[in-house]
Amino acid sequence: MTTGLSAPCLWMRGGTSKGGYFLKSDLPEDTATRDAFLLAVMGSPDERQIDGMGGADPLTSKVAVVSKSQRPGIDVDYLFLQVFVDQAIVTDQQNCGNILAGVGPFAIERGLISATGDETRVAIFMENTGQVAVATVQTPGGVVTYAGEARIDGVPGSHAPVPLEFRDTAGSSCGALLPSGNAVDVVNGVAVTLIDNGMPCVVMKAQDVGITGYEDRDSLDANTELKARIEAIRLAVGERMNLGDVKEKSVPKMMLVAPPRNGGAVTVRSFIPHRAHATIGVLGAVSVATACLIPGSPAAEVAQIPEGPRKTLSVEHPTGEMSCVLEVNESGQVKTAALLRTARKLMDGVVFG
Ligand code: NQM
Repeated sequence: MTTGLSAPCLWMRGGTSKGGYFLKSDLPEDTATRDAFLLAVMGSPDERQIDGMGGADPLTSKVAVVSKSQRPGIDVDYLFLQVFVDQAIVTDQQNCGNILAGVGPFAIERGLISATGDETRVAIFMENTGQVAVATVQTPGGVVTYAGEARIDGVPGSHAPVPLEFRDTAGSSCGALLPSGNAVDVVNGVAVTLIDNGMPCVVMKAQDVGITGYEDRDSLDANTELKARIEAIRLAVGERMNLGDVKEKSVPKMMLVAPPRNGGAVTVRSFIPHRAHATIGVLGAVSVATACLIPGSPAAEVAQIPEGPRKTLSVEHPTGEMSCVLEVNESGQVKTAALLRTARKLMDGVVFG
């Protein structure tokens, strides 16, 4: 399928995801035209995305739309778009903390902001959820570098660190941290926590849906019975999470938790929502880590929680772990979250849709 349109684009890896980064001014203004173009760019709908740039995986079929911000104290506005692989859907109903890792470098590369020394802090307004993240980009000599010693699980080798800080992410899409008002709801006989600390998630014990929680991505993806069971739960909770009908939405994410096995806080297998995640989403991990701190929740039952107001919760996933540094107040509520990501520029050019 082709639209006959083209646009300048930087293809980047952000964290454990990959996609096209565009200046907003380079994309069609009309949403329907923009979405038709992005579907053609990725080669969707097609499970192989053979006619496009997408990698036949929701984690590599992603788009960042970036513009200079007019908001006080904010450098750039970032809109995340998930381009479905096998359906003609482009959705802005979720955020993405992995693609976020490339937004600061992209903004500097494209001259939306100037580097401010060896490190440049970039304040990013996340349009999907109306919240702010601050990314710190390595800019020795005023130029973005992607080379460095930081390692993140799910990405081979080492790269320049891109620490991300989040504040006030509770209720990003659902209006409240616990949109049902409960720490635990029982849905189709399964105890779940409906939670949103940056990403709407349904958190349940893996054993309650018949798995151990230590399976690899391929066996989870092959488990059609499990997938049908958790999709039924997902569709049942959309309204309760203030997300409406979620049939054609990529949220909420389904998080299956188990006790940690490698010295971390918790083990997670996530569905995003129809494919198993190779690692875990950034804001997904923040939301699961937050669920571990809620007394009486299924996640709290399996988690090992470090002491103190500043807690590093290592969230174990299929290919390693992601450490979330959470700061909690006296009543145990999460105030800030910080994570380490890396990013890399892969290709700069013109993409055809
Ligand atoms: O939760 C995948 C990813 C994500 C989202 C997804 C993410 C986040 O790993 O902030 O990063 O949950 O669809 O890129």
